[in-house]
Amino acid sequence: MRSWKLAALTGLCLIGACGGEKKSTTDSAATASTPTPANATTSTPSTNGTLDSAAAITGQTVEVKMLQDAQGKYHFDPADLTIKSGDGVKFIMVSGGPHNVAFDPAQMPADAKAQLSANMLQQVSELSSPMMMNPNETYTISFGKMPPGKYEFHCTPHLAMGMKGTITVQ
Ligand SMILES: [Cu+2]
Repeated sequence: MRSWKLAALTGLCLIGACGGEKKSTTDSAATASTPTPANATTSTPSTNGTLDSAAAITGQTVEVKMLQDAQGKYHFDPADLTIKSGDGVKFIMVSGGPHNVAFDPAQMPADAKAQLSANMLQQVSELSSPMMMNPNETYTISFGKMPPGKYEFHCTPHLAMGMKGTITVQ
């Protein structure tokens, strides 16, 4: 239960994932047992036209540690990396959390933003990963179909303390 409280406090429920837990007893029994064709339209991508779909990792996966060093400074390690489109980046919580991985939507070219948004799972806000609290928690981002470019990222709680980096996609 403690983790649900933490999630609520840090805004992780924004996406609505937590809402599903509470209403389980009331309305599910009637609809779960029988397939209802009338409700089958819910998955249709409707309003925005060109919704990019998530692209899988087809190359290598590079690991980036998220840590607080002996001097108390917060780092991504490595902070600056160069990958190929189709590679993945696996962020690993080591120490000093909570950490996350976030890209500033305002700094992203539209095509890169659309693809990255499709590729980033469980976003708590646009282009922001969930918080990682405990050692060995990970968050992997596919850079499949990402256009070449240099993309800045940061950790939201530690941005003011300089916890940021760049991913150059070749
Ligand atoms: Cu951090």
